[in-house]
Amino acid sequence: MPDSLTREAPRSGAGSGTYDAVIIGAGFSGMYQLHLLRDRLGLSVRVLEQGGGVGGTWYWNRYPGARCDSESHSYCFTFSPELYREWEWTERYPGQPEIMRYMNWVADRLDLKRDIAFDTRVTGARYDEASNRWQVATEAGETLTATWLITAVGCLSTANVPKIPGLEDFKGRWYHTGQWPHEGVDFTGQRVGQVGTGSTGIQAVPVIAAAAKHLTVFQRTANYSVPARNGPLDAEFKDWVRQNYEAIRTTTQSTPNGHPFVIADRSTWDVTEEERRALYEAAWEKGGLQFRATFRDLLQDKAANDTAAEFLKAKIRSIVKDPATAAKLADIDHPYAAKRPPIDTDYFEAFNRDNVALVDVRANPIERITPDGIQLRDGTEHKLDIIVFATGFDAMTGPLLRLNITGRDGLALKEAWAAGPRTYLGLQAVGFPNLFTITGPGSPSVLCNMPVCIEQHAEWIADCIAALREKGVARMEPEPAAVDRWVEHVNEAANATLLPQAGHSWYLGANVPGKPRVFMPYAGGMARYREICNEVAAKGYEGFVLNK
Ligand code: NA7
Repeated sequence: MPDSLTREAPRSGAGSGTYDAVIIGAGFSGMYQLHLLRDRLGLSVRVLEQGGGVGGTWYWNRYPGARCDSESHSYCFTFSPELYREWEWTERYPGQPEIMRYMNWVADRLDLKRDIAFDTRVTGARYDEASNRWQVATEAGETLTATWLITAVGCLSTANVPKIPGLEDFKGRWYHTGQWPHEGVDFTGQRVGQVGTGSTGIQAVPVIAAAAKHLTVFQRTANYSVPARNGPLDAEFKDWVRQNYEAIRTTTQSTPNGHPFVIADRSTWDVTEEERRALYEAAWEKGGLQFRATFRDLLQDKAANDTAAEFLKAKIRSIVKDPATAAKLADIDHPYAAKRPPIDTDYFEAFNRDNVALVDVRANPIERITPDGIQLRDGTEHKLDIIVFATGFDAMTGPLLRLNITGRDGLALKEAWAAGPRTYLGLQAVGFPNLFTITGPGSPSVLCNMPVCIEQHAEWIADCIAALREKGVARMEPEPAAVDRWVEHVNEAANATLLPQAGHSWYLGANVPGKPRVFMPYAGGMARYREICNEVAAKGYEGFVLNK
């Protein structure tokens, strides 16, 4: 991808100034929120973006094999039929460069870039009670003030580089997948070590293996994966997408996870074992996240889930030729889809290559990084030229807490959330008036196809601001009791599923040492969540304190 596509911004800085709204972040969320507030409501808006272009998480995640796991015809804006029909995706799942082209195209079509300050890092945001305004500080020393502050910082944008002793002495090069160099990395002739086998690691392994001299994969937790079955889209499918815009949008808005497929209305136990196997085989052949939708009870009933888990483990053993490697890859300790289920292109097949080795660092943990590679607890040293950390993110709360937000009475968001995030609807927190968090903790966010939940949040926020302005309301924040009830409901929704059973998942914050263990996303389903939000608005923003 030519770099010019991502660096078209004016370089004039944010410019101190007074706005109706400041938005932090120019990914899907920030772009759409800017469009709604500026073009529909006529507000003065400034977007502050740390990256050199639009794209959010996709601006940074340029690692080998980076591709979205949502199908392309659902991983896009759907608010405008014209925009939706005009863009033509080329593959079943969009790769990172194509997503960047799409986002730049949307930003240009909606003329968004003129109101976005790129290369602008926010260093703090403080609510000033006397003026009822937010003061947002940038690294360049500018201060912007606004009535409304909206974070559009994404859920997976704070890279988690594990604190392994010795990294600073490593003589080779090392990278985190979420902060990948724009110029790419040449693996030719290199001995590469990759730490991490989440969705990212599983995408990267086959691509790095094909380019490197040797790849050692350090696996702490074995993971399920279903083939993505990616490929080019034919003209017939592209026509079908254009003709079925309304139906696709209706489906994505009415399913619990925002994807363009419907969860089968049958229990695992409604069919015979033979029929079940045939259904799993068909889902495996079809590929993708839809595997999860084979039965309606896979995420609620552990015994039902076991049938899917056993099917997938057997697939791993049948693909991977070396029995010891296959056993390590299939030694999975959590229910299927209790952690975010990856999909892949030739992940397990990559372990049949002569230049790929798997190391189990659950049994024999990484002890330190030496100048020459990675040393395990038993003293074994793996000599490496490059280390790739596919080690994930300080998810959901990380990107918000690093903004250094201070609300009423000098309350820091870090203190308010010291024991874990507490929000009403994932949209607002007590003590932080007029601050909205798009896809914040307590909303479906990462359990949903992101553009679907982003559109819902951005529209709800825009409608809310319009309604408050009409009523002359100057200040909005949730009632503490409403937050208590919502937090309880978020916990109930999670506990009604198998999701909390993956004790080491980033949904729980368990991947970051010292982070409070709280199940962060709302697991009650996007469709239900949308209804709740609409009802709250219809009742005059029930649960919020509104002051003139
Ligand atoms: P994930 O899903 O958090 O995966 C990170 C991986 O890195 C996972 O296998 C971790 O093992 C492993 N990890 C993390 N720290 C270490 C250390 N210190 N040692 C060894 N292994 C480690 O991040 P991804 O980027 O793959 O995916 C994030 C989301 O992006 C994904 O779910 C999609 O929504 C898109 P663990 O499981 O913690 O034992």
